[in-house]
Amino acid sequence: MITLALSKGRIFDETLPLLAAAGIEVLEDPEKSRKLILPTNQPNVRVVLVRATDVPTYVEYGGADIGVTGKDTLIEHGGQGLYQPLDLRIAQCRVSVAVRSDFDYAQAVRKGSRLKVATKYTSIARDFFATKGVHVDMVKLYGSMELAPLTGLADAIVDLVSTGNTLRANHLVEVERIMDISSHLVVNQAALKLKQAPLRRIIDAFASAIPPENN
Ligand code: PRT
Ligand code: MG
Repeated sequence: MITLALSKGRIFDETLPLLAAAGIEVLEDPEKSRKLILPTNQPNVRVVLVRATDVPTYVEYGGADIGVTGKDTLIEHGGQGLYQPLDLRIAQCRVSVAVRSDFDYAQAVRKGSRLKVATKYTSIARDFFATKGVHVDMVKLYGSMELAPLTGLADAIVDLVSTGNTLRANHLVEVERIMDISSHLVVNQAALKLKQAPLRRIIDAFASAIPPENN
């Protein structure tokens, strides 16, 4: 049995064409079913639905053999115990710094002020500001980062941006692009040895179906 860990939403949706290339069809719609384990048309392949941030953990400890996860999540997890054979180029976005439109970020950096930064991505943010030589007080949040500068909880946020609509709707402006993000295939290292043939088949089929570079 091969167990694939996916999160509901954009990662599940954008992985479907890759699965199709491997001849795998998920037999239930996760938005309609309450099941957490979904069968596929292949009796030896199943999908488990987990929280996006839990995908690397499931694969690391063998709760799943393979998974699809954002580079953001992978960096925060650390990637230990995971083989990362493919950048799937799906669920693309970027990690950016954003502030209220009336906050002078450039001046705060120039003056060497201490910045209060709210984020779910503390590793990425810490590395980024350390490299810039900016001192930060980090506030760890688990969601709705956009609210932090609006309520005085933080001067800046580090968050994912794709269209920029969420920032605009909350009167925030993107002041730095930290890195581009896409989703990657991760594989449990022991499973790759024990289930080499079926996993290789899936990895090769995914590789052949990666969308072309578009930006
Ligand atoms: O939502 P939940 O808290 O359950 O979990 P999650 O946010 O970790 O999962 P999910 O499914 O929302 O995201 C899974 C992965 O998709 C992320 O780890 C990213 O690698 C990738 N991805 C790609 C995104 C986005 N684009 C994205 N736009 N993840 C989140 N967003 C959010 C962003 O956080 C912000 O709130 O969308 C909002 C911004 O979008 P725009 O288009 O308004 O800029
Ligand atoms: Mg989300």
